[in-house]
Amino acid sequence: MFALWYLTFAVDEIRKRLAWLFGGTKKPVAPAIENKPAPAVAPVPTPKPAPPAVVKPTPAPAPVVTKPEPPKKASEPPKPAQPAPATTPAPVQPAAAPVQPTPAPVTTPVAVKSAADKMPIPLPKSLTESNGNGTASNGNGVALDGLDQKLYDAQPNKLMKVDTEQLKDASNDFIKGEANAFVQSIKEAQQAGARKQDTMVDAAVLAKLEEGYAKLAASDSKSLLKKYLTKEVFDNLKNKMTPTFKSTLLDVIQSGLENHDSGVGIYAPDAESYTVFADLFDPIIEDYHGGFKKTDKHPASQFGDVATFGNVDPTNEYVISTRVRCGRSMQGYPFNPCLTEAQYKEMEGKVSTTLSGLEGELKGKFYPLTGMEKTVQQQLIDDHFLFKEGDRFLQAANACRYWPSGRGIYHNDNKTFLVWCNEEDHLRIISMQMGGDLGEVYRRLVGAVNEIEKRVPFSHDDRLGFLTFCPTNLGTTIRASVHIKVPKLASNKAKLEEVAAKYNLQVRGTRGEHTEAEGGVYDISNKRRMGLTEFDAVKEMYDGITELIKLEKSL
Ligand code: ADP
Ligand code: CIR
Repeated sequence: MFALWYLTFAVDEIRKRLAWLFGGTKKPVAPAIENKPAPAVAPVPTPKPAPPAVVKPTPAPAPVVTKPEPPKKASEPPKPAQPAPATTPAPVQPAAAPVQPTPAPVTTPVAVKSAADKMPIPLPKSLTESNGNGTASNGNGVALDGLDQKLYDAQPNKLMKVDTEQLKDASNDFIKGEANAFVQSIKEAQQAGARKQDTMVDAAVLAKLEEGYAKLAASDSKSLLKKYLTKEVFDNLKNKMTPTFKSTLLDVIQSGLENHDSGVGIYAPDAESYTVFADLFDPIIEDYHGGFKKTDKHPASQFGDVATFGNVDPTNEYVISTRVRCGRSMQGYPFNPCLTEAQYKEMEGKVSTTLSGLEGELKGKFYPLTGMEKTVQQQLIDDHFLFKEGDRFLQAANACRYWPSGRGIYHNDNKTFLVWCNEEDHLRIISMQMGGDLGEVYRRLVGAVNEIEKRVPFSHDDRLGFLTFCPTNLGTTIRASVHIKVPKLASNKAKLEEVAAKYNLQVRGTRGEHTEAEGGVYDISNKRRMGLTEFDAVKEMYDGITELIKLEKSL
């Protein structure tokens, strides 16, 4: 009987010690599951030193479920581009204070309530599933009642032989075991909590995602989105959100869901999306950029010797004009869908002021889209100098909000050097001219980029290169193109595309992407921009066009 008494005592002791361990509550005092404050900057590192803070894309302090400003969520209908009022001529922005080197975004840490506070911490099974009725236990969580109890009672000698020291050790081991189990349960709860923090996507967003995914899956879309958004990837990503701007999978894919004729179909609403939604971005990037793997690193910027390239069409028979552009994002600002109207205006002011300091052949004027006469705007578009308006792919991606606020174009007098402000990317830096003198066009572009980079810090990532809204533009962001007439080759469009693809070239229509050729004029450019240097991206176009012209001549 002593043994039975001791057993009861030991179990009681265990209970007390466990009760002490739990501190009278069902959840541990520590460590609680902390939802870390939103990082001060997007986790994508930039190699440039963080300059003094000026611009803050500061999300309002918010609980987990509250979205930070600016409201740009996928659940909101995209705001259609507003036509610019056809009134006053485009005024030139007054020069204001010189643009400060930008700003790694200094964000106020988001005060997020721990999800763990709302979560019951699961208790060890031995406490919840056995011995709940206050009877004695065998130490393995098996209650000693009924037949078991009788069997023990019938074998007093056996029980009397139990060494009390051993029993104490056993109880200590048991306590240790339970404590370990409890610690383990805390760890599991923390992991569950961490997972739960990912699952705060609105029900409305989830419903749209499910509906859009089903339609895309049933469609004959040729987009890279459809190719790589498998059910597994979809299910894995649909509850995720970027930490700072709370962008969801819907923000990433809605353009491709709405436009089944997309070639690609996704955009990064913010830089963090490239990491959070990497399961989708990585294979699309690899496919588009000719094998840039998720383990690859984009090489350091290298414009090379600008004197290398000559005229791609010295006899002036095929090439109508040549253009090289690159895209840049200003440090401290997110991409289009996350920008506020105030930020658009602020950026426009900075761009205009910065560019007003350019000299020589780069000297020009900034023309805001706001207030630009419709006829002037249309003429600039028709002459291939200005971006078009109402691009449905960008609109669906929520990239045209507050249009035309903050949008504009800078150009020199003869329109051989231009900068687009806040169309698809914060900046598009462009050099173009009639004819095929790629060397001259590239030399001007490189000079301009170097000048602008002295004044404005741009977002760059060690792995992805220069950061852009569309994954097709990452890396060098270089698109070197010619407007070219190759009537024999183009008599069979499929054949033209096949030959172009052989040289890593992309064929577009006369007015750019998603347009048709007019008068037999095609826009042919390097397709990939990642995993090679700027120089090599341009060389790819130079070599490829040289081959296409040879082929055209031979037909
Ligand atoms: P992006 O170059 O920014 O990727 P688009 O394909 O929309 O964008 O082209 C933008 C504009 O540039 C369009 O008006 C297009 O006609 C023009 N463009 C592209 N390449 C050339 C070129 N070699 N010569 C003249 N205009 C060009
Ligand atoms: C699309 O998916 O067709 C559009 N979102 C544009 C993608 C960019 N296209 C490209 O080939 N560079």
